[in-house]
Amino acid sequence: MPRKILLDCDPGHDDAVALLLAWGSPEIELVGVTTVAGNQTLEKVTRNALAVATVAGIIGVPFAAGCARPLVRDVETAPDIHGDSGLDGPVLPEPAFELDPRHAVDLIIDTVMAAEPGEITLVPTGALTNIALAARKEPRVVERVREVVLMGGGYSVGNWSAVAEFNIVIDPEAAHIVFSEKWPVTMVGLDLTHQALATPEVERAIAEVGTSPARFVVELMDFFRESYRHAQGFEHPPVHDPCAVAYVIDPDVMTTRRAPLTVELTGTHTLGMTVADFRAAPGPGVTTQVAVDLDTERFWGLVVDALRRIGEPPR
Ligand code: PIR
Ligand code: CA
Repeated sequence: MPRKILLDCDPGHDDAVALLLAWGSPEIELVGVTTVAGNQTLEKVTRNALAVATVAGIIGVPFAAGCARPLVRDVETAPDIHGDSGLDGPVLPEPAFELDPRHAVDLIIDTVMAAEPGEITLVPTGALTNIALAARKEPRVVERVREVVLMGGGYSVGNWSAVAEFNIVIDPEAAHIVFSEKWPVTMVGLDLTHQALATPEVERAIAEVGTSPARFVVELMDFFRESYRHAQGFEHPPVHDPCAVAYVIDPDVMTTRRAPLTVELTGTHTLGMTVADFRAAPGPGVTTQVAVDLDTERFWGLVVDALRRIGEPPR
């Protein structure tokens, strides 16, 4: 039985790869895609999600737009990383289909409540605004989802400040809600995703797939490499978001460690820091875990296999 996931994202170069990985993997049934402001404005990331769906021929999956700003704070975007469109690099096609009329928060709630208990896994790869609001609007979703596997945070490294990661720090109050609820949360943070580097060898393996979605990914990675070099001093760009999807496909692709997790909401220098408490063996009430080590070969194998399966969609 494929695992049913709802991807909540802000495409975003790595979000786009996460979407393609989910769509091309038989271990996953993509039951919905929702968008949230983050890497770019809500309008832009939503358009980008539809453009990626058009490139890959994603059909029969509802796409819904969500929150245009964080719960408390002002909108903050990342144009230095993802460009003015939020998905700079490749030519983006005109979206070939339309959005679901529902708000993302309602699509999340409807999807979870209509499914069997324990059937739906939420995979957020942007700010946690929509997920937090869904938990508040319909608290029963918390006990009904199987688990939340999110890309965000880091217990030993930051990228938007010395200690904070972008998805968490732009909406730390939403992250606080998600980390505090009693659903199982796996934090796939920078500690893990900085191991998922799109090296030239990786790009070559993707290029060899030879289809238009694969070429689209190569063009995304070329842009991502340049912006990551300038903005963050990386030689090869870390492709964060598909790591969370990969964990759902095959949990053995990474190691994890259970620990209580909290988000700093008041620090002068540490706002948005995700604090994992590794001091003692976690008690039975601890429902959070962090990702530690990635099997990089296996991970990129999943991405290449997914692109092969997607093939050349009809246009
Ligand atoms: C990536 C992102 C934001 C800022 C930088 N510097 C790099 C986006 C990615 O889409 C990913 O979900 C997460 N936020 C990584 O911080
Ligand atoms: Ca993202």
